[in-house]
Amino acid sequence: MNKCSLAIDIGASSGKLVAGYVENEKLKLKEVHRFENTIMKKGDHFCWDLESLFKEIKKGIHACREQGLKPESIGIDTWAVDFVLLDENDALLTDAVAYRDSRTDGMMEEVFTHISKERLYLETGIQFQKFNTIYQLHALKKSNPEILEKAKTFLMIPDYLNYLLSGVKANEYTNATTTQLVNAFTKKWDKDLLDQLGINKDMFQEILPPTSSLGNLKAELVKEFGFDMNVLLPATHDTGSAVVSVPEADDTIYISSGTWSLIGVENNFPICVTKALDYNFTNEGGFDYRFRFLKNIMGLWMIQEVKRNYHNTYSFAEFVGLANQEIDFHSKVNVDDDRFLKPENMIEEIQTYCAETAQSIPQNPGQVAKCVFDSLAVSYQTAINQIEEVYEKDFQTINVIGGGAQNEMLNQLIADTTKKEVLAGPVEATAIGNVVSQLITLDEIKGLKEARNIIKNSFELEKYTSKKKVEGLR
Ligand code: ADP
Ligand code: LRH
Repeated sequence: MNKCSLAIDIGASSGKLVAGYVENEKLKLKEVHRFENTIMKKGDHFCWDLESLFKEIKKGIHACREQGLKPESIGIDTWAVDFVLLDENDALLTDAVAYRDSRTDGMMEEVFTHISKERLYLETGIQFQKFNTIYQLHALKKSNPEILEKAKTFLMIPDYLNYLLSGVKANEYTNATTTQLVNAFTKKWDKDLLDQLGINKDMFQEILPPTSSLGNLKAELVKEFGFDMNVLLPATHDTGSAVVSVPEADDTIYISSGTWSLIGVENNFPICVTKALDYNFTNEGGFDYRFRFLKNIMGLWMIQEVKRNYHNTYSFAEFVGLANQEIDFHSKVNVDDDRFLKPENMIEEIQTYCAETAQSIPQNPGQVAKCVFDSLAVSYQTAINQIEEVYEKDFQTINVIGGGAQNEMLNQLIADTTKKEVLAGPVEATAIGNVVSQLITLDEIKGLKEARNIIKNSFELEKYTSKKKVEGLR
């Protein structure tokens, strides 16, 4: 067998370990372990459970070995923006507070009193979202300045998990850009900005790009697993890894569809023009120093919460089936309203919005789901109009990747709303992007272009056109 790499891909809703290797110019994947991920209240804040995530990672590595695979390398990607701080003994000083926690309420406006919105955008190219790391750090500085003063190391979530695996502390580039503290042009921490905000700049580590190596597993882990692996950096931001899997990235609008819907286009440079700022598009750092010009849309988080509020009685596939039985239900909500970021109860929030806007109130799971899917499609259409306006160009194709690519109804709605061709898949785009990045480092794949060709060759995509779904194509 050719060299094999193990991707650890942890999204806000689930995590998985997927081993991958190239055979006959095709990428072969084997999922060896999967687990749930969620936020939970710890004291006053919603937090991630890093201890349990690391246990699941270890379980997955054991499972990989039990399934007869012995990867040469391992790489981690997770959701963006969240972080932990370590003290002088490398012990945790903070919980991994989750981006949906309310500690950042009002912080964006306070940061703008230190630095203008325009300057922040021109330097970082990053969209304004109240949960960006910059606003989380500002919140911490207000509530617990002593913690920030004591902190010796700032690590984002995948950086911290990498530290647990390898003992090496570093900040990976693609994820670091989501802090809104990295200069989009120098690709380094923006020290002036940190000074202006009064944030201790010494705690930030060297920024390393994807394909870098952190060395081998820690000795105690080698002993525990019975084999060693090279700890490599993919794009540790999940969306960065996902977009590596868009084969025709130059001419396609992608929607990375999971907990969030990330809709945009890949570029060789950041677009920090006024219109992009007005429309609140971001320029996140990507693999090979490409940039993702994209917008965050509330995404399938809404249906995840609806599912939870119905006590997990229905699966995601069942919600799609139920929504399909409600084709005459047309109420829509503004999915981009912050009220849907972490409501007490998503179903009630949707119903209240419909009542407030004098629309029919969804009364059953099918109607609630139909409302969510219709509303997402409307928001995608608005974002696409904005992209085409900034680019002064019409795009013909939309590539939906990630878990949400399995939602046939939403795919069809996107085709119907936009009148563009929709290609759905690969579902495991993020793990795939993670694996190929490692295989590039291991010299199994020559670079991004070859990786994308291999991906194109390896996975069937479903094609949707307006009103009519046509058969699968390669
Ligand atoms: P993340 O990485 O952000 O946690 P994923 O890419 O794993 O998200 O996608 C999760 C989403 O995929 C779920 O919220 C759900 O809406 C959708 N999904 C998963 N399985 C199915 C299915 N069988 N049918 C329709 N949608 C699905
Ligand atoms: C998707 C994602 C997205 C970020 C959000 C916090 O999982 O990484 O790209 O904006 O989570």
